[in-house]
Order: sequence, then C-alpha cells, then structure tokens
Amino acid sequence: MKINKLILLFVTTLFLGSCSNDEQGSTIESEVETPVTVKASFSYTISATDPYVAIFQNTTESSFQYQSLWDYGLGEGKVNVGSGLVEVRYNEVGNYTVKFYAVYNGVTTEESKTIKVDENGICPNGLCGSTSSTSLKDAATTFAVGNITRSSWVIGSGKYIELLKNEFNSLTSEYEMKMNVMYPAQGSYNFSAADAIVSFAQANDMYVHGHALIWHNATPSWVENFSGTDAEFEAMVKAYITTTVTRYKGKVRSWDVVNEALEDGSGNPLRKSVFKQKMGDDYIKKCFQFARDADPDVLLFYNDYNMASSATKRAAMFTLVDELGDLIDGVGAQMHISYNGPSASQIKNLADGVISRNLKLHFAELDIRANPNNDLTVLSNDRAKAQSAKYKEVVQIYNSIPLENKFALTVWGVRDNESWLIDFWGNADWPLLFDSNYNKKLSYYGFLGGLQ
Ligand code: 9MR
Repeated sequence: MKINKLILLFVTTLFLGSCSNDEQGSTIESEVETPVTVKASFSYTISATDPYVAIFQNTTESSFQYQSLWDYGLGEGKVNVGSGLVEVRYNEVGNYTVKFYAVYNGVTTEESKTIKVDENGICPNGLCGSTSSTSLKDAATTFAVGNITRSSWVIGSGKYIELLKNEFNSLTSEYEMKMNVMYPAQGSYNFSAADAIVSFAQANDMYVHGHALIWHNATPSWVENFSGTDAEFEAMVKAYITTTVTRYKGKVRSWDVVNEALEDGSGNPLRKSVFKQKMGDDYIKKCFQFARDADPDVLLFYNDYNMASSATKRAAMFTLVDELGDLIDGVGAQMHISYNGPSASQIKNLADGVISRNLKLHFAELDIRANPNNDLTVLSNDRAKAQSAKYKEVVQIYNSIPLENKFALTVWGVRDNESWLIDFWGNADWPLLFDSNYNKKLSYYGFLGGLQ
C-alpha cells in the first residue's frame, strides 16, 4: 500500500510558554505540585481535491513541550512527523483506526478516530454511501451550475439523469437549440428536441440557458444559400428569432443571441457570415433587438471563446458589446481552456472587463484539457492534480466576482469520453469532471474546492 505523507505547514506548538513550570515552582513554594498531563487531540478533514486523502491536524492545547506521535492505521505503527498538518492517502476500501499520542512528563495520552473508506473515498463523518455530500449546485450558493444535454439523454432514468439532477441546476442544449436543428427548412420549424430539453428542465427545477440563436457554424444550408432579397433575409431572421424566443418565453432564462461572431485573426473583425453579408455590420444589434422585442425579460448574451487568452479578441468583444448598450445583459466567456493556460490573471482581466460594464458574466462551455500537447496516453496523477487545480482556480475566480455580475458556470459535458474535444483534437483527453463510468474525478473535487 502506498502512503503519501506531506507535511504542509509547521505550526509552532512545541515551545514553552512565558510562564514555565520552573517559574511557578520557585515563586509558590508551598503549593503541592500536581502532575501535568497534556491531553492529545486531533481533527481531520477530507481533501477538497482528492477524496482519498485525509488531512490531519494536531489540535492539542498546551504550552508545554511534548512529543507528538501518529499512528495512521496503515500498519506502520507510531511515527513522529513533528507538528502541523499532515496529508495521508487511504488507497484501499476499509476501516482505519487513527491514533494520535501526546507524550509529556512520562505520561502518554491518546485520541483515536476511525476513518472509513469506500469506493468513493473517505466517507464524510464516517457515513459511507451517504447521499448527503454536497453537490456542485448546492455548494454554489450564489450562481447556477450548468451542464449540456441532448434530447435523447433526458428521457428515462438511470445514473446519468440522477447525476444531472443532483449536481446541476441549469441546462444548455449541446446542439439542438441551434438554427440548423430548430429551423431546418424554410417555413418549417422543428422544436421537438428543444421542447424535450426545456420540459425536462422545467420538471426538475432547472434553468435553461438557450444556446444559440445565431451561429455561423450551425446555420442551415437553406439560410446559407438564401434565395431572396436582403430585406427578405432580414425578415426571415426576425421571424425566426421572434418565433423561437416567444415559444420559450418564461421557460428559458437566457439566450446566447449571437455566438462566435468575431474572427480569430488580426484585428478580430466580424466574421463574414451570411448574416453580416445580408443584414449589414449591425446585424448583431438587430438580432438582439428582435430577441428583446420578443421577450423583454429574458437575459440576452453574446458568447465567444479565447477571450481570456487573446487580449485583442477580448478588446474586440468589448467594442462589440459596448455598441449593444442596454440590449445586452451579459457576456458568455467560453472556457475551453487547458490545465496550463490561460493564466489566472488573464481570466481575471476578462472578468474585470465584464464587471466594469455592469454586465452578467457567464463562464460558459467549461472544459479543461489535460493533454493539450498529446504527451499522455493515460491521465497521470500529476496531470490530474494540475487539471483539478485549474478547475479550482477558475471556480474561485468566478465565485469571487460581485453578486450582481454572477449568473452561471456551465460545464461542457459530463463524461470525459463524450467530450467534443476528443474528436476535435483527435487525441486522448480527459477534460471533464466525471470519467466514463460517471465516477467523480479529482477535477470534480477541484471544482468543489473552488466553491469553499
Ligand atoms: O459540443 C457541440 C457539438 O456536439 C456540436 O456538434 C457542435 C455543433 O453544433 O457544437 C458543439 O458545441 C460548440 C458550441 O455550441 C459553441 N462553442 C464551441 C462548441 C464546441 O464546438
């Protein structure tokens, strides 16, 4: 069995206080000396980033210099690791009796606790199989925690449905609330998949974030090849947005009105989409106005990627957003990032820009590549830890923005093996919070740790 022990912090408990035994003895000679003992005491918590790791703390109260010894219940007997916090990993399911000893004046006192470990890690409060452990949505008390789904997944029951309902309180359709699916042929809408997702969310008290009314990558071919005048094109877009937003009025909390309108290249101009070509450079403003007119209460977002890593794209986005004035409620910052970047300060810069404009911030489409350089064939412990730390960092940044700017943090997928990234990059990766068996990964605990 492998035991990892790491002394994190040395707490000074070993020094004599200013009032020593000797001083007392010399000034009050007539008092009978009672033997002094030091009462051993310790506590432990479960690591936020690794459910199999207990963090032990010596909580003995004494100003006397005593010796402290641990027995972690792993068959090693007593070990002296000094004082401070100690991390111990319990790799195997079982019950472990942990003892802490304080030795002073020839007297040894001890405290003992039982650590129970099941297949999910150390059981909180010794309650194995407890379903009362905090879920992501419960831990995030000031914003929604979302994930994506598909209409074929929200029917029936099973592990997936349980997990989705337990951990998340906001849903985004992965691809079925885009124009190519909702409006596949002229004059013929198909809302069946979107309806299924929205109904499921309503039945389970979850928000729906509508994604995305206009996206150059999800435009049906009849729209790309529109036959008609520019005025007819614009009327068609107006009717589509009005029909869709009206249909889900009161059921959808928010919409990405336009997605990824900016080029990646120099200057980050508007992409030359069919919408720009036919409706003009102010097509985004027009689309926001159509949506606003259809539902004055729904929150309207502009959504795009790489805005933390690219300062120029961020600047172009803010120019675009500023031109929208009161029509826009928030910015969706897609968080398709990697374990090693963008940096916390880049992410904060983006958040600060949104906050300074009094807009809502959506950390959207969160997934964190563990293998961006394709140097792994399996997820190593070190990389899993680094990925978990990045999740924690992102969540901490989001959790620390002002309440009025908070909206939701949406993870882009549940199981690693279902992530769009695998096909997109064509190499192995494990970017999400759950493995292919729906087990929580270290990344899950990193996310949770960011909320604490
Ligand atoms: O993950 C989505 C994938 O299943 C779809 O096939 C694709 C096209 O609809 O969209 C993917 O999600 C994208 C999102 O809508 C916008 N940002 C980039 C995402 C990954 O491509």
